[in-house]
Amino acid sequence: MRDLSEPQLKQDILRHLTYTLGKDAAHASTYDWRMALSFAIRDRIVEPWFASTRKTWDTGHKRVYYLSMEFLIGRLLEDATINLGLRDMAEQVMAELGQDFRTIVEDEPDAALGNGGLGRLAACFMESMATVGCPAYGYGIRYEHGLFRQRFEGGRQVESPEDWLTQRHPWEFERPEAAYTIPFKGHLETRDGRDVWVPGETVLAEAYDTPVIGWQGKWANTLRLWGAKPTTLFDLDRFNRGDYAAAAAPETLARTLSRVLYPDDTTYQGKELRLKQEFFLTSAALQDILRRFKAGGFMLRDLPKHVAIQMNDTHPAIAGPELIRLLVDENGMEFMEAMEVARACLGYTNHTLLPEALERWATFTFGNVLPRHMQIIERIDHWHRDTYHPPHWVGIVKHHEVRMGELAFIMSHKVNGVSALHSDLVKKNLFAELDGLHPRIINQTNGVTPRRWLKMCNRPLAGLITDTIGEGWEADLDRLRELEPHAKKSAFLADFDAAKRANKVALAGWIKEHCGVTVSADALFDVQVKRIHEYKRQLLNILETIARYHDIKADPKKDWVPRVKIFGGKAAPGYAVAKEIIHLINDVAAVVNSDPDVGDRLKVVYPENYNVSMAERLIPAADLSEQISTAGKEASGTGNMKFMMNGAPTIGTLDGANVEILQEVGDENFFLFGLTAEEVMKRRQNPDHARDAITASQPLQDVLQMIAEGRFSPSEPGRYHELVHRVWHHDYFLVASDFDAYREAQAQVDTAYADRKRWLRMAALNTARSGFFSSDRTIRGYMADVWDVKSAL
Ligand code: 26V
Repeated sequence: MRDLSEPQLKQDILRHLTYTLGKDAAHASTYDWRMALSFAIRDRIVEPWFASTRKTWDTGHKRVYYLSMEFLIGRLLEDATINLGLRDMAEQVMAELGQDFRTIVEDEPDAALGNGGLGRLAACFMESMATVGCPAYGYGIRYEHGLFRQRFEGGRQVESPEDWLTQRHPWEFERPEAAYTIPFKGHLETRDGRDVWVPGETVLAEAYDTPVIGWQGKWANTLRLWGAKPTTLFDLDRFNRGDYAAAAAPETLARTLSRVLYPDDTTYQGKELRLKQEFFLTSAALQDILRRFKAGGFMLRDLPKHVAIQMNDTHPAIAGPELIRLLVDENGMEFMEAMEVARACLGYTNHTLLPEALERWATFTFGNVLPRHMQIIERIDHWHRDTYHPPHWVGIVKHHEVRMGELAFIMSHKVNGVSALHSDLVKKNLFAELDGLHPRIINQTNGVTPRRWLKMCNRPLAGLITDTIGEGWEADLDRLRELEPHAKKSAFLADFDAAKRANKVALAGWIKEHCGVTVSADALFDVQVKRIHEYKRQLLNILETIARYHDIKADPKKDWVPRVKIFGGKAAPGYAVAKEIIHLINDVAAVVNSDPDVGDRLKVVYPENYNVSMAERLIPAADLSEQISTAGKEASGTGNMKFMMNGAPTIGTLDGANVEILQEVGDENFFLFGLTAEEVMKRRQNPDHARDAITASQPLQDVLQMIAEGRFSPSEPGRYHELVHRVWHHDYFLVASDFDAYREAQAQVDTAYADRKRWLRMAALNTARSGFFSSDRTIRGYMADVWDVKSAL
């Protein structure tokens, strides 16, 4: 076993600095020290990683393969030190070397290989699979550019490319020997009565492995990301003729495949490059899975005994047809048997009901890029129709489109939603007919890893928890319930208060530095951070903020509970309405923050470029968690769980996992408001719902009037005419209908916050009752109900 002592760590850091990086300690930069520390920490992961792989081989254990177009992993250094139990030692050693550990940690770029919830969930799942000892591989794409960087110019969002890979990425191992050819396009030929695909293009998928270490280093899995390379490197003839650009064309073409993450998670667009990326990931993963399986010496028909493949949304749903193709075309299996084998391996997780986000490809595009798969899909569709006689509107291929949801459903043995409410809606609405024919929809409520989202990001609270209930809660989060009896004691509540306050003071300093706004740590920190979408209703939040501003101006002497409204999040570059909402928030912030009548009673801040690292800073300092989506629209939410764990009560609707949060925490510790999913559907039947709500609410009229008059855009009074018009006439997400209820709930928040003891008790009970939302629980659910895999620990 490796020497995990402090002198050894120091020695290894210095050795890496000298021999891996070739730097003299006297001239080493923060970057050099970070690399040296990262390599020294990585060394300590390698042995448990090998041991895990060896054990999986030796026991012939079933493996899980998690296919995802997104892994929003963020920074890895501190997380690795925490899971190895070396966090404090690393800090100490770095101090001895004259380096500040936080500075080093924050030097690491935030790997944003995902858009939001779906990608972050995949990252939490990877950590939890390693923690519970589930042998697993994550498969994804090694995007050169992750999610774009956001900045504000005159309050408007401006995007620029993200470039996390321009620096050396110390966590990965390049595996040039693990490379697969990925075919595209071309045509089909019949040879000896079999269909043969003659591809028109090929690219190479090359593996890059990042070890993922679980809590206490007991198990480690692999995140294998594929980078695209040309199969033919270079056109030497052209180069010799002096045509340098054309000579490099194959290279350029191939590399575009893994160049950039698609930044739009709202609206599906039938972009050919996106389809190619999806197939690139899926085919590389499946070829790798079959290679490893064959190395074990098993029969292909036994694949489902050894292999569970999970599709994270429909993005890798081409896995069904591709696995059939590999089994039939390249391994000689009969079509029907291949379909059964594929289905027994595959599971599909649905993450959205929004119709505009459901993937469907024009058969023309699909047949052009993947002609053999188009043929296989048609065969599956015919078989399904002839065998089960579904209603005429149900099927995979309809109106010259391939529907990826239907394909994923039919090709999986289990389909799951991500919260109780969402799974119910998947069953009753999205896949009602298919569920009637083949009941296979189950629920697996999302979770988040408490190592990153409590232990690591909230040291004051984590320390208090350990002091109060002892060690071990990190991997057994239900134990947080043991805090409950303490939530009655004023000494504990004072400590809880002190922990929260320390985080708020730190955040206030950061806000001053990054937004130039002075906020008081005595104010209530009210936080809404997530992608900007109409359904998430940041607009509702800013309208309430304006109403509050209006009321403060009207009666500044009242004993206002001071508030800081904190927003964070990116809009898809092409999503005009979301961008308008960002602009409005920034315009309101400018007016409110500089109004001398307001002072500390209200501040609005919107730091640029929200990402995983910013979440780790904001969430521990939050007093109030905003989860205010239109009921029925947010599949689950996972930010909501992080806030709860960190002792921030929720103001929210009955949507997604909010329903289960409310159930766990109790209604006296949750600020519930708004229409239910059912009421939303009814309310929409009334074409005048918005006008009725607005005319019935003087405060809402005042707010809309202020915006329309240009109070927040004096240089351009008409700036928000369209946005206001939308609320009046096209309020699909029922902002107007929920406005009064939301405002009333916010008033109750003020009352509760003013009662210190009551508030602290609520906050502490949120933490104490958050155990259910550990992603360890979620993973154990998938292992038992979907994958049929046991822990290897
Ligand atoms: C969709 C698309 C459409 C095609 C182009 C690129 C792209 C990228 C991402 C998506 C994903 C949309 C679905 C999604 O992110 N759902 C979120 O999943 C979270 C984890 O289950 C859940 O907590 C959120 O409520 C849900 O919105």
